[in-house]
Parts: sequence; C-alpha cells; structure tokens
Amino acid sequence: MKKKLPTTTTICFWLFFLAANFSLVAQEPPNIIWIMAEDMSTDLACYGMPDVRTPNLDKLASEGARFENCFVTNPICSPSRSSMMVGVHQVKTNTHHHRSNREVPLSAPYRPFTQLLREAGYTTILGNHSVRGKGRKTDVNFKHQKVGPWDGKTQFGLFDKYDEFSADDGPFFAQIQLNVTHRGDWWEEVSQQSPDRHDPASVTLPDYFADHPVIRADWARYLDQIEYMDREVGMIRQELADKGLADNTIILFIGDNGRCNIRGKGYLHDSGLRIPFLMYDPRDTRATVREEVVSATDITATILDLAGAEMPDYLTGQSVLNDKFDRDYVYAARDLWDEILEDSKGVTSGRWKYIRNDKPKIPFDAGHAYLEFYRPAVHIMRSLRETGKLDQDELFFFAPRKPDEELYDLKNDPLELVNLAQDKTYRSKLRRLRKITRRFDRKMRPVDDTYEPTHPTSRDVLVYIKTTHPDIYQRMLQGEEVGFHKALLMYKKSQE
Ligand SMILES: [Ca+2]
Repeated sequence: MKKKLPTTTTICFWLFFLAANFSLVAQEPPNIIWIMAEDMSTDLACYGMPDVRTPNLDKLASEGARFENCFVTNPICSPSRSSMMVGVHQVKTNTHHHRSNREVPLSAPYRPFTQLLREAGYTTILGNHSVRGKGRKTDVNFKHQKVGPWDGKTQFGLFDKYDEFSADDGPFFAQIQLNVTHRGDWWEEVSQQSPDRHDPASVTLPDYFADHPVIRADWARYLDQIEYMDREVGMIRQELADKGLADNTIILFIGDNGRCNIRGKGYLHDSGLRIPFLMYDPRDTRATVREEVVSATDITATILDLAGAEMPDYLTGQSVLNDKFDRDYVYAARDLWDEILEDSKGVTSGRWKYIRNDKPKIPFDAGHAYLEFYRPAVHIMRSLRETGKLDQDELFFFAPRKPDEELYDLKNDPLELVNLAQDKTYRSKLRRLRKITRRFDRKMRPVDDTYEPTHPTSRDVLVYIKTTHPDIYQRMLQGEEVGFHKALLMYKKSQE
C-alpha cells in the first residue's frame, strides 16, 4: 500500500500545534498580580466575617490557598509596605517610622524586590486602569519614585509603568492597590451607590465597640466599601480572562494592615496586624487552608520564588512554597505614626500574642490628629465613657495608659479582651515570649539611625478647624466624618 503523504492541511495543523505548545512554554514563568486592599483585617466572608458578601474573593479562596495566620510587621501603611517592598523587616532597614526618610536611599545591600523581578525578566507594573484611584499607592520610607529605572544611587524607580498589562509585557508582575477601604471622603458616595447597602440596624459589631447608631452606621459603610473592593477584584479577574491571560497568571490578595477603626490600624492587636492572604495559582486550583504563621515579608519572598528571581540572603521573609518554610513567629513593631512617636514590639505565633509597650504612658487613644477626622467611634465612645456607659471591654482602648505588657490566647480569645500578662498561670509563656521578642529586637536592629520624619499636616489642620470652624469640630464630636481632605483644602486656602 502506497504511503500517504501528509496534506497541506495536516502540515498546517502540526505547525499550529507546535507553535501553540511553543507559546505555552514561552509563557513561562507565570505572570503575577499582587492585589493589596487597604486597611483590611480578615473582614471577608471566606474568613467568617459576618454580614459581608465577598463572592469574588470567596471564589479565589475556593480555588487556591487561604492563609489563616498571616500578619503584617507593622499595623500602618508605610512601614508595612516598606517591609514588603524589600522582603526585609522594616526595623532592620530603618524604614519603620511612618512617613520618614523619604529622601534617604535604601542602605546597601537592600534593594526593592521589584528590581529583582526586573532582573529576572519581568515587566513591573503599578496600578490598574479599572480600579478606584487607579491603585498606584507605594508609600515606602526610603527614597523612591513610583516609575522609572532603579540603581539605588541616582535612580529610584520602583516599577516600569502604570496601569496596563498585556501578553506583550512578557512575564509581568503587577501590584494593584485597592484603596476604597481606606478611610476617605468617598465612603458615603460609595455606600449610596451600593447595589445592596448594609442596614446599620442589622450589622454585627465586635464586642469592644459600644452599640450606638453612629458606630453602627459607620460599620455598615465599611462593609459597603469591602463589597465594592470585592467587585474590583472581580473586574481584574475578568480583564485577565478577556485578555487570555487567566491560565498563566497567579493572583495574591492581601490587606496592607488592619481595619481603620479603634484597636485596628495602628495597634499590635490582631485587628491591626492580622491580614487576609489568598494565593491563587491556575496550575493548581485545589482549595487549601494553611494554618502556619506567615509574615507579610514571606509574601515578597514567595513572589521572588514564583518568578524564579534571585532570593538574596538578606531577606527576612521566606517562600511559603519552600518545603523548608520554617517560621514560628512574626515579629511586629509600632513606631512613629504622624505626631505620635510610639514604641511597641511584639511577637505572634498565630496562637499566642505578646506585646511589650515601651512607652506605656502614651495611651491607645493618643489624640492623634488624623484619627480625630476618621474615627467616629472614638468620639462617640469618649462621650459615652464620660457618662459611665462603657463596659470593661469597651473601656480598654480609652485607658489613661497602656499596659506594660500584654499576652493573649488568640485561640480562646480572638478579640484579645483578656490580657493574661499578670496571670500567674501563664508566667512561663510570658517569659518565653518576652525573651523571643528581645531576641528579635537584637536580630532586627536598624542598619542605620537616620531619622527624618515628614511633618504631619493633620495636626495643623485639626488646630485650624478647632479654632476657626468650631461648628465643624462640634459635628466631628457628634461622630460625623466631615472629610479630612475637605478640611485640608480649607486649611491650605487659609494659608495662601
Ligand atoms: Ca493601609
């Protein structure tokens, strides 16, 4: 029988088949998108948060890994982001004071991890055209520009470009900030436009909040912002699908620090430190729940690992993909925040939490000017305290001084309402965690001591509002968010 020669159609088919497979190979390594929602505790339905509906993030969690015990290394934006941008604890790199050292280059040998990704062939992208405010926040405490080349001496660019990713970028890394959950003048509008606005009367407040209509309304608005943020995650995934990139793009989702309310952002309690961390890899979509304690710096290391990039010895983070991943504690620090120069350190194992307050005379409610604009619950609960209407759990935040030490059993007391530091039953636990914290203090000692904080305008704005617009200040005391940005514009105009 005469052997049949391949037809042109067959040859074309095989050429197409080979080309398609070659392009699959050429697509390796994967694209990586790191989504950071602002000022979020683990306030998602997939973490058991009541009342909130987050279908897009729940879906992401159901197709990947959900980390139960992930913590940032500082409960405020810029120190937390500084540690993640380098993969090294912010105290060690002297980037631990919020909004400081903005003209000081990173000390050698530290480099932004985006530079390591670039060297591994990645295009690095900041923001996304479809999200609110375009998601371009960087906010790190060393000399930097958002976009441009980086050599650490004369050039300080962190990313290659803004907002747009496509298959032409080769492997790309995109970091996208979702800022709607950050306190801002947009909250009321976002709530009003919500397709299914939360009813303040039916929301569930954490136990340490006073049950008051203003606090309920504020909490309901926060839940509305979370749902808006969840829809943005859905839009990013849709864009990946539309561009044919969904099968080769890993998505990591976190919060950059805890929720913007009392005991949250700014404090070493879980509501400030514990963040959601979801990791979706289209190559393995089995749902897993991981319970080991993870630091935000480990996420940086994991991304370098996923990209096949250099992982310098100086990293204090480790890749969670490594079989030898070995972390017992996250070491966390609270230092400068605007005009409040705090000094608290602590460790958490996910199961236990130890906090050492080195400046106990500074109360939790420290009169921080910026918070006067953005914490309705603080104003309401201060006035309830004056009339003796706060219970013991609610009073904790308003005590005239902080405890010297705090110890919490996070399993049996997830809201950290019972400080065990004075309880003799836990004396050996306390001693051990105290010692481990001191060990971290030594290990993370800052590489240098340059201290150049940025002047916090919020303090001037508060004085201005109190003295020239007492009517507005009275509204703030009633729990109204008059809008810091509006107040800032009024102040600036008064200075012209
Ligand atoms: Ca933040």
